[in-house]
Amino acid sequence: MTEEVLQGSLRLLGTVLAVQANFYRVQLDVTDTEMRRHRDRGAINLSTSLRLPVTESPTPPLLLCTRRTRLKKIGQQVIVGDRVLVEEPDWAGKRGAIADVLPRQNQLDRPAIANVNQILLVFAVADPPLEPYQLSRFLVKAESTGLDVVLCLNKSDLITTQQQNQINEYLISWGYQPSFISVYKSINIDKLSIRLKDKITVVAGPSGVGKSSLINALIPSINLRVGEISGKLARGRHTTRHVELFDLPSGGLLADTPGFNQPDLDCSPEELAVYFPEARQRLAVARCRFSDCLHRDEPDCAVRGDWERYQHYLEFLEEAIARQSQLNQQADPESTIKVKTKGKGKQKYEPKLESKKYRQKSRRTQLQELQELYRESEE
Ligand SMILES: Nc1nc2c(ncn2[C@@H]2O[C@H](COP(=O)(O)OP(=O)(O)OP(=O)(O)O)[C@@H](O)[C@H]2O)c(=O)[nH]1
Ligand SMILES: [Mg+2]
Ligand SMILES: [Zn+2]
Repeated sequence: MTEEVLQGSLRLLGTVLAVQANFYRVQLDVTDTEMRRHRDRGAINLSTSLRLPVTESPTPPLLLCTRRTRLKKIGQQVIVGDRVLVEEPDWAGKRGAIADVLPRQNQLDRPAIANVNQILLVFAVADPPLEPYQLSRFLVKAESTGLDVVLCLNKSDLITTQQQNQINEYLISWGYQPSFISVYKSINIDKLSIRLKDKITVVAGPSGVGKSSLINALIPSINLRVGEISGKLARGRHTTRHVELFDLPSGGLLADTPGFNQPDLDCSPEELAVYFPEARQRLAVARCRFSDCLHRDEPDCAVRGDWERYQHYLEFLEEAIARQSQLNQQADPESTIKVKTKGKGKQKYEPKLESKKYRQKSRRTQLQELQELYRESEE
């Protein structure tokens, strides 16, 4: 059978690993071996499921693809993580054309990645020191995506078993079960790779905790930059500008993200509580008197209490309210929200605490689902 015959009839499914200018690096689901087998039969079995690429050795073929004009016309973007239909594969030139994008299961915005299964949140137990407030912020941010959160604490080589047990107990009270790892001493790296198998995982966490080191340990062939500041200083370099999915040797894909120390929380005041496992647990067994309770000083509140992170909740809530007021003000210039100027030129928004103000629904379907779940549990 000739290549032309093949090229005319083939439509293949793959995953976008990277976007480079107007080209998309697509990893096909089929392996070279499968391909040859199917080629001999004259067809490739096209599966339209959203399953991850089949990972047999040798590795699946990579094609550099363009986006069909039709997709450009309808404004269909293609982002990393997208499941795409590839037409006209040119095996020799390793080229192809993306003809369609399958519906996304979800989408993260910064960085833009589709169909993510979980977030691997990496912190260090020391160097930089583990700061509860910062960790809490990252956890809430990660929870607000609606994805599973895997919490890893790196550099466990720097503390004693006793210290480790203390941290562990502390975080269990927050509703998390951290994995203590050490890239240096190869502690629990194998266990972690089992949790990453056949999934799309995004690695997040502050600068300097060992995210790139960890990815290098999991995928020895990629050799990411380690020990460099990948934040502002390195803007424009590979590490910050590009989002890329890397192939895990035992199956699955992993994306590194540049470390940043204070993620913005962008959820609404009403949904904030469900991003705390402790609050979720409380709401599962009792309910607040008011369905729009913000769990501050409302009577008969099921969430307010003496749990460790309640203070964090209150702080994040203030932020969420301030942001919401700002958004409402932008949308409604006639708004009665006063803008007070506080020393050093900082603007402080004084929100009117009407629940209507917070009704603005999140655009992300996942969040809506979460909110609905939350409301259902209240009703
Ligand atoms: N003690 C110890 N140090 C580690 C370990 N893993 C990484 N490091 C060191 O921690 C420093 C930061 O590592 P990176 O992998 O660059 O950290 P990162 O999270 O990617 O940082 P950014 O790219 O800035 O976000 C480097 O000096 C590493 O050698 C570990 O398990 N134990
Ligand atoms: Mg890094
Ligand atoms: Zn309440």
